[in-house]
Amino acid sequence: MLVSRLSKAYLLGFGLPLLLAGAACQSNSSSSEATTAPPAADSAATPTAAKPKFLSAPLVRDIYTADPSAHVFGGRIYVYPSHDIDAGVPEDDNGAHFAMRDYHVLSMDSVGGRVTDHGVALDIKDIPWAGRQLWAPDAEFKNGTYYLYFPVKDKQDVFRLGVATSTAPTGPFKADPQPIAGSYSIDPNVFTDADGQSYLYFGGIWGGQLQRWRGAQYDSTVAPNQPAQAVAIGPRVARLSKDMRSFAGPVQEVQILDENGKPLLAGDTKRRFFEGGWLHKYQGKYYYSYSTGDTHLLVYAVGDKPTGPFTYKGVIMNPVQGWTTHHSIIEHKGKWYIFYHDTELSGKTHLRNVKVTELKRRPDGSIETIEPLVTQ
Ligand code: FUB
Repeated sequence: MLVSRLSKAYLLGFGLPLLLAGAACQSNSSSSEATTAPPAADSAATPTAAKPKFLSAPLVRDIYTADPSAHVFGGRIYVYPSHDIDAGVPEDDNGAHFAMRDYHVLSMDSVGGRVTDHGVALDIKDIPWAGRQLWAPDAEFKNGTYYLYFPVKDKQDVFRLGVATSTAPTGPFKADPQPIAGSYSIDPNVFTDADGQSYLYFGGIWGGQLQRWRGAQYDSTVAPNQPAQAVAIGPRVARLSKDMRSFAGPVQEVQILDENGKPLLAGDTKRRFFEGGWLHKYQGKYYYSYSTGDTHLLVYAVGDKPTGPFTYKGVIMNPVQGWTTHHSIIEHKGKWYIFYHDTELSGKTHLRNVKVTELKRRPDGSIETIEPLVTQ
């Protein structure tokens, strides 16, 4: 039961995303710009399948990239994505085929400008404690140093968070010899508030293993799905110490509430946290956004403090092509942007490409929902 449920969902993709994946593959096969990308994917499309039209184009086509964490350092935009590869690892219930082995950093002067791929910034072979699967990273600049935060399974196959440093935003980064003490699960996101305090947000359920943690205790036997009426598992947040390499306080569970102030429930799959959290601040409010995973939405919640609680507000982006959806939000030159990914180039759920589009807000600060593709 578990195998069939997860295989259908996290690992293989389903429904609309899979159908559109095949269609996209056809629509891109003649693109000369994409000729350096690996061969096209298996297609589930039929001759009558609707062709998707994508809102925006991949930022790079020579490699597959996903989970884009964008930052503005010195006025330039730097993107820290996962580097997807086809490692030939069979799919399993924990996403083993997301078997990434290094990171590249991308940069650009401005959105729409030429994108530079700065090559390998960190390789898994140079992380002493790493086992497998370099997943979604994030970065921060402080004290004259660039910090790269990354999740990877340790040699016991438990996801931990590591940190690596560099004097340049593009690396190369040197990894600390051990994971951050007390860290676990996936999808680190660092946010530094106006008072200089940095926070590390993290977590992802199912393949991201968050459901296996009770405090500091790990239990590999815990099932991925909670009962529908249980309070949904929340992402985690911890204050970072001044050296940015350890936690300065306890790991806290972030509360995400509904419009009545009640915690979201596990069965509320269109609103509850799944993975890929990102914190940004707008007009004094803290916006925590994340993926709902098996319902494929990017949604957001707003709070008055960086550690929450956050109240659910709405959908930022409807489903992209592909099973996973993951984003970051930045302001640059007076406009707000959302970086995200889909599978336009490959049609395969584990071979993704990063994109960017403008994020628009209403006068009250609420975010307009983005439709990343339309069928025609
Ligand atoms: O890229 C591997 C995983 O897929 C990320 O950690 C998740 O957020 C999802 O995008």
